[in-house]
Amino acid sequence: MAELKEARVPDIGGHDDVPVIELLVKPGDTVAKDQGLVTLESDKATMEVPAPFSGVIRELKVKLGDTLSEGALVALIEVIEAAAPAPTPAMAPVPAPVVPNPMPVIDTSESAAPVPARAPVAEPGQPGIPPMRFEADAVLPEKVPYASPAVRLFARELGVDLAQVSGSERGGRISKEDVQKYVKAALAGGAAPVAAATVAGGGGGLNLLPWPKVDFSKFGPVESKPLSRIQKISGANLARNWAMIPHVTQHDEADITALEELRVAINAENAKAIAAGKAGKLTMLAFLIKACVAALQKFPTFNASLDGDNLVLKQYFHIGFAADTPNGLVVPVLRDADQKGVAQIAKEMGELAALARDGKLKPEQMQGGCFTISSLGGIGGTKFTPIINAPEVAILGVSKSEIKPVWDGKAFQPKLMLPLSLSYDHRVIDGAAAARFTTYLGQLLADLRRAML
Ligand code: CAO
Repeated sequence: MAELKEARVPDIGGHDDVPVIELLVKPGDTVAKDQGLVTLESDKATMEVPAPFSGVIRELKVKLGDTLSEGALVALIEVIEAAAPAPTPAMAPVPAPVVPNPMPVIDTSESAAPVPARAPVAEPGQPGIPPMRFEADAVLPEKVPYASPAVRLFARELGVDLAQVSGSERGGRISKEDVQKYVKAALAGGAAPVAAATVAGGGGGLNLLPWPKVDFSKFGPVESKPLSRIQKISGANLARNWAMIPHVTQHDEADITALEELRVAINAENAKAIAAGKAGKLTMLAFLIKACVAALQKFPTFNASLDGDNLVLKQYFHIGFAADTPNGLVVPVLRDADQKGVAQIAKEMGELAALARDGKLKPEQMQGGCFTISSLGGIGGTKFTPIINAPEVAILGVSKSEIKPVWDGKAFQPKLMLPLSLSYDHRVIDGAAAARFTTYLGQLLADLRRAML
């Protein structure tokens, strides 16, 4: 008689809280004993949790992004065999790849489940959550090809859509040889051997060439270094955003001479309190956030997100700022910036930046952003093209301010000029609107009293 049994995570070699990166089955699927149920990926290895017995999946107890340890319940399986289940096999980790591909974690083939809607929960002391996330719910594709993580990785590297490959092994499992055969046949037939590289989340086929595989050591000494978890996930998000959003970058300069004088003067007035930790130092970025909020209020389409054919206009002002950390780029979000003064914003930014550097940002401290500022002003450079942090529609890049001669109609005056680079989603924002936005932002930064008008 049919019996409902639990499939749990077996011994995974001491790894704890390993994120689920792939759901290989769905309720109703019939699985063979040892067939993979889900794929886990730690910093060091990719592992499949096998079905301990043959049967029908009645309930899947995990979702993408969940973190699992040994013993965690993965699925309820209605056993259809009379035979007693064999002891749960230990999983053999497949070494994590050193991947030259810019989208190393997130499989861009159509066979792959999209990126987790929720990033895994960060634990204290671990790298934080990646900065740019999908907001949509993850969806399990209709047909999930049956293949080991190593074969999936191999196919991913070649850009092969496993859904197109027939598996020659028991139960239709796809082997490495099946993938090689598929590529050879496709090349011989003149067909494109690679899957239309589909941007996770449903971006449509891009028909890209596979990523070049080069043995760099043929040309000189090399050292391979795995990307950090943040780099892998933020890289995949950046690649998607760059590929899917028609970016245009509007460059401008703002005269911040008076603003910088004010900032320096206030910091000097508060020097003792700042040194005693009783007051925070005012930063240019805090003023920029305040000015951006005023510009977003004047131009609401910049404070919006695309949702199919609708534009969702937000009535709150949560501003993200890119923070450089030893583990990679993260974007903490400062909430309700419209309701806070510059001193408060500077204080909160300092706290968020410190948490980011220590890898201790909580997921909610990186969610809900409306607009992002990426400041490289403390480092250098004259302008750059920031990549929009989807599902936002614009991002402001800020470069290093410099004293420049500015003609006032009679003479050149030395002015401290701040370079602004606004990247915007051209599906939502026209060039004229972008130029109006940066012009207004420049006016505000030249004289923040305008924000009161
Ligand atoms: N022009 C000239 N100087 C600037 C400036 C600008 N636009 N912005 C900041 N500075 C100065 C500051 O005044 C500060 O000098 P003092 O110590 O003398 O006051 C110094 O540069 C250092 O500033 P900072 O960059 O450390 O601090 P911040 O408040 O400006 O920025 C933070 C904080 C977290 C945004 C920053 O540390 C950071 O991580 N920046 C990198 C962001 C990034 O990587 N963006 C790229 C994303 S895409 O890959």
